[in-house]
Amino acid sequence: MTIYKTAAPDVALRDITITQRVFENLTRRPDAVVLTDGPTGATLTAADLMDRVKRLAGGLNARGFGAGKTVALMAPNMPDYAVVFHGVAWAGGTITTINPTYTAAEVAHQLRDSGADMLITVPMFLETAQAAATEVGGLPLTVIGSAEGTQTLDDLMGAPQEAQTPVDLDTHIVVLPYSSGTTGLPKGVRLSHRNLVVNVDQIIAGASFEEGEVAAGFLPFFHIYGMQALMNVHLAGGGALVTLPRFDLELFLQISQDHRARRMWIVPPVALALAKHPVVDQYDLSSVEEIFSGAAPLGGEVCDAVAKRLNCVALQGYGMTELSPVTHISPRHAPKSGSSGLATPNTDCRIVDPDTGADLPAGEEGELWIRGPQVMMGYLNNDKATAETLTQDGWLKTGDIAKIDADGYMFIMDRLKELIKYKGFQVAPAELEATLLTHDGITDAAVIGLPDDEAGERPIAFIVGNDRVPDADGVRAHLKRTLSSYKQVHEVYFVDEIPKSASGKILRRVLRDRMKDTA
Ligand code: 4UW
Repeated sequence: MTIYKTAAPDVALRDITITQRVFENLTRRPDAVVLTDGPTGATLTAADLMDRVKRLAGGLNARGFGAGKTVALMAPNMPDYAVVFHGVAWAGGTITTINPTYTAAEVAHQLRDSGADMLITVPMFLETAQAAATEVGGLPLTVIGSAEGTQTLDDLMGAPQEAQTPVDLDTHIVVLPYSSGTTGLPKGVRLSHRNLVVNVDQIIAGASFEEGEVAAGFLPFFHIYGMQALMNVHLAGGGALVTLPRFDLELFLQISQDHRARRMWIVPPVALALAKHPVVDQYDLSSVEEIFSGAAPLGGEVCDAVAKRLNCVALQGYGMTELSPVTHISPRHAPKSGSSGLATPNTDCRIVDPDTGADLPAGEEGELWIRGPQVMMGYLNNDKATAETLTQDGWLKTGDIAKIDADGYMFIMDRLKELIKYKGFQVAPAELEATLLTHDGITDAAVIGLPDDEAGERPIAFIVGNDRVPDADGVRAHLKRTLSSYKQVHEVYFVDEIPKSASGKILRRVLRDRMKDTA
């Protein structure tokens, strides 16, 4: 077995919860503003945040929605997101984070699958939340803010709970984000306090934080990248956030300029905008020392262009929901263009031939396998998917094809798994295919991703139909009824047959090659 590791020393494994990890830093600076709502300017100081977290935990436990319960949170980035996340954690519960742009059908699926006991949302998404709650047989709804006839977050607040409800740091599920992993439908990813705390420390070890540094936080907190790298790392590392409910280039630039941001946490489509968009020149971004991109490949050319334009370093990180999420970060003083950088501390890596299972020598391309304390406990209620992803001795098969050069730098080369990344968001082909097959005019379907300059990849569909087959617009309308906008297909091709292996697996590579031939 050939194991690659960083030369950097391991970080200590600490026996504390993620909220205790964040509070450690907040108690040192009670009066500092740590969260500001971008659109309204409303602020929370460190003391406010801790007080709201403790009062929410007290209220949840008093009402029987704390220890052992699962709270679903469906909200855009806002200061109270951190209150709910850490309030539920402090109460000994589990948070499952839901994309607020989801349709009622998607929300209902996650509520049902996660066994959620309560759904917390904002007035803007209340109608969808109500429809989803009804679909699963009803569960209590809470809004952050106010809406007539609905319990509010402030109603839920109780007497402050001073101590964290005890939980097992290695087995309690503190957060349950959803990911399709290497194959199939989105699944609940069981992450422990140990997973989250160690990954915060692994990131901070390589991130050179400065007390008080402010970032514009648009990466969604419901996704592991925003949740950990932004919300938890910034609060635990001594920083502060101005939250944005959605990406808006000018607001992002304005906040970064006004707060003299040192660092921009972004995804590749934003790197492209920073490299090319004329409006960037209207802002003073001289404070920006680095841009940090992850969640999808950032091409070397865009990486170099943005670094040159902003006169900063452009770094990449590699992560995956199942890895809490980070395993690789570009070293600030010696990044390599196109590389996701060096392994984080405490992280073992292997490059394995996906066909033979043999370890490959340095420089060769194979599947990236990871072992470390940030590896998830497994998927929820899906032992089969867990067994396919985690080996008996703790290695997680990422489904990504990578190579590691002689200096230990990792380069993602390709993707073995089905997953499509649209602007960094997960699109699971199996979910689109299952939805397509619910149409009585569609007898078989396959979805693949095609390279796209702006989005990274765009989903396209191949359809086999019968005499009731819809046209391309009909196919799109069918998907729109139950799937959110980023999961829509951009092109539809009608074919006689979907190419499959003897065991019935869709041969996605054959379809991809066919598109290359026609391009
Ligand atoms: N290059 C190429 C990359 C890269 C990549 C991810 O939605 P998930 O499960 O999770 C994420 C997590 C992203 C993340 C990256 C870096 C980082 O530092 C951080 O926190 C700081 C978070 O996206 O999707 C996982 C899949 O996304 C692809 C890859 O296929 C991976 O398996 N991916 N980062 N730099 N591809």
